[in-house]
Amino acid sequence: MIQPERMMAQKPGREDDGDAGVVLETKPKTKRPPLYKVMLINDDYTPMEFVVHVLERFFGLSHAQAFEIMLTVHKKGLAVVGVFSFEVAETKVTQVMDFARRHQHPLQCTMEKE
Ligand code: TYC
Repeated sequence: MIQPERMMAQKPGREDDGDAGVVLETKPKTKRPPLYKVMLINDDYTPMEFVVHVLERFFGLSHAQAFEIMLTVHKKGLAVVGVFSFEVAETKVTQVMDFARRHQHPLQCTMEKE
């Protein structure tokens, strides 16, 4: 005989298959960690050469690539500089923000989940 509390626990419209929540997962879980976009934001004061230097120094870009991204930020307001794991992205943001602050430039660098 079915106990009253068991009847109450049963969701309406679903038959009780009696498996009591047995997990039937077969695929191994291989979820990739989330990635984070690191972005530079434009401002009116940071010198272009300084931004190019930052991109070469902290993101390993060639001078040509760095110049191109700096110009994109300058024209569009912001650009994605790279995509990294959370920890690497956080480190890049901190490095850029510290470096800009030490040189008294208002350059802003942020990260966002992809
Ligand atoms: N707009 C700046 C200038 O004209 C250059 C600049 C580019 C500043 C990119 C910030 O993230 C930046 N000197």
